[in-house]
Amino acid sequence: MGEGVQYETQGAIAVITLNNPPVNALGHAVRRGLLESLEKAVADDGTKAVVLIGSGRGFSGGADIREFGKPRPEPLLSEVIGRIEASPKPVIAAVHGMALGGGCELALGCHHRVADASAQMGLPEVKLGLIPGAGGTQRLPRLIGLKPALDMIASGDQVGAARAKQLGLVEEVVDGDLRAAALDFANQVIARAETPPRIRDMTVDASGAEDVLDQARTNAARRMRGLTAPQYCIDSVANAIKLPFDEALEKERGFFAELEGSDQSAALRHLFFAEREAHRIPGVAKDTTTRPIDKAAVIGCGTMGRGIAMSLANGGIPVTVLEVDQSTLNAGLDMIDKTYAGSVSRGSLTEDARNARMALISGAASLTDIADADIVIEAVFEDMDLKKDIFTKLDQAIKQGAILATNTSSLDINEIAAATKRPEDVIGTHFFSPANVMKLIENVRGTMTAADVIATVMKLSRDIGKVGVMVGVCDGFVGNRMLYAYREQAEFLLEEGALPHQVDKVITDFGFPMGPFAMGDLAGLDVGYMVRQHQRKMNPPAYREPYIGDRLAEMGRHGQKTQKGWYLYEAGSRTPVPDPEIEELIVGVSKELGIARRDITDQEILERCVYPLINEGAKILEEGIAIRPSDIDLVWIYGYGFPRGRGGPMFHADAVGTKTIYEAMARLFEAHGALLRPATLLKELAKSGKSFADFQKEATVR
Ligand code: T1G
Repeated sequence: MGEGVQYETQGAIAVITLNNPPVNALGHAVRRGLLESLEKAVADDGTKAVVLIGSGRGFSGGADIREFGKPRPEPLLSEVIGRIEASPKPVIAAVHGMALGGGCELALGCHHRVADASAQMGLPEVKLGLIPGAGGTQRLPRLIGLKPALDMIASGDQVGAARAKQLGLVEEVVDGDLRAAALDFANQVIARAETPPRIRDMTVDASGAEDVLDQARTNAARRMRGLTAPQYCIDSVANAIKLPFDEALEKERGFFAELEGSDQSAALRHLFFAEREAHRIPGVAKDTTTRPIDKAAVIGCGTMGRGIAMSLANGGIPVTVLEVDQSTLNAGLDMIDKTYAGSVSRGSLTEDARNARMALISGAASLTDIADADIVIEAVFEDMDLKKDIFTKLDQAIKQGAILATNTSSLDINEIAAATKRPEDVIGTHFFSPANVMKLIENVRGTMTAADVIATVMKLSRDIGKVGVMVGVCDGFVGNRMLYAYREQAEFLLEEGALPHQVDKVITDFGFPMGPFAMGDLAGLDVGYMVRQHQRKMNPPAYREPYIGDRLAEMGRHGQKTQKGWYLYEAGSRTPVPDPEIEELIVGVSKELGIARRDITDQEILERCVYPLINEGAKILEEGIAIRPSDIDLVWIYGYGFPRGRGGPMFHADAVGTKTIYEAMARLFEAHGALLRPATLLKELAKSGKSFADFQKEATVR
């Protein structure tokens, strides 16, 4: 058979094995091999049934995403699946591990499905800005019902073996050897001498369909704000009720083709590969042996310490939290339990899971209690002297070979590492608040950080369900350094004529969940103020900074927590309300500065905020603080809510065009001075007609 597919017979049963590592992606060769194998089995009179099984880590991870956006050679997956379904001999899918996307659709084209306990099945195409394009939107609702099918397809969530059995997605969950069990199952099917049952011949129960569809649309609009694929998923599933099977299949193919060519799908596919590319780190071999992380410790039980401890427990890692005294510790542990209780009351966590996670979290008041931790993450107040003191003590108390990590959001890792005798074991793990929710961790490498420490922390990031991105040492690392550039321009715009709600609306219309001013009120204007004071102490700014934000902090307007910041907040409400007092203050500042206020267009606001963000990203690349543009995209998607459908700031820059952005930056620099000087890299790309993607390809670490 074609490479990627093996064929053998076992008595009256033909066994077709998908063997295309690493995930049995259904690329052209596999599709061709599948068809040839099926035709061989059908033509062989000695064969009465077929078992289709995957080798390696699972059944199949779906269509080969790398083929998208290019012409796909025949046979298409939908054709292969149609031919399997039309087979006169029963085909049994035997699923272990993942059966996702086209892999799940392939199983749905079979006449029976059995699985072992490791099965994970789903149609995650929507997460790539697509819809299931090989019959999934037509077969799944017929097999498991409208609502469960909609839930799976519009969310892209997968189900495990037990749930798959409960739904009827598989007929049996077998113990022991899957292949042997599947052969047994096939022999029983042969004995029944039945006409192979085809899902396409089943009908969908349409009772209550309109309400179910409406609810699905509402959920999708909320859960995947601004993304179009979820609505296409729902439209296509709705056709399973409205249209004959083949007509609906044709429509599904049309929807798929439209989405495959969309900017949003290109952006989401870019992010899929970016998350995997981020694990390729210069100087760290892919097969670097990582250190075992069987137990962790967190220093500090404040907001960040609690979130980090929960993140570790959520990933199944026992964690001990250290605080200065028992009462502070108890208060912190209580807060953690309350946070889990909140998730349980919202239905996003079961009581059992809450108890299991709490059981993994313990407290300690002395360093000797955490001496055998495999990793210690310091999460105390952002003060260099305090951190250095703690790391000196950790160096003395914690076992050799342990990783000593700091959650600092901007301090110099190298200076902290120098407070120990083992700088090679020191690394930054910058979690984003709330740490138990936000997926991003900026892992900060010091000049001495060992390769296996980097590999271990990057693996730990993934193991606890986070997106780890390796960054270098500079003020603000990658995310916050770019945030400063973006926030400053937003504030300068106020001095020149804009108002907070106008700027915020432009930014939320662009796709961010919040604009810079509502975000400042959420984070706390006092927090930003302290960071700026600290930065001014370290490096007196070479330019005039906007100071309305400082003025508000000094007035005690700290944002939501004081019900007054850039906006007003009713008691208990998080809804920002424009405040005439602030508008007067802003107009007054313009006057003080001798700036004649002017009408500022939404387009200028957008360019003035987003382009400097991109420009700072280009500088970060020039300085080697980020390894590649797609890493910066991940930082902004997972740390700051950059709209996923735009792929991140650097992917968006390519969509706009580096030339357009460079020319806009040159104009802004002309008009507003040094802060907006175009980055050299941006200028070079613009002049040579290249994109950030070209830059990444040329610099790729393999
Ligand atoms: N196509 C191409 N490459 C893939 C791939 C795929 N579907 N899935 C994984 N890879 C690569 C990945 O880039 C990485 O490469 C390596 O395999 C290991 O992946 C018609 C149109 C399957 C759960 O969305 O969710 O079917 O970095 O590190 O953690 O309707 O990969 O080593 O060079 O993630 O064990 C739908 C996507 C496709 C599933 C395994 N399927 N994949 O996770 O390994 S669209 C998906 C995953 C489709 C049909 C539609 C995960 C995984 P490299 P990995 P993992």
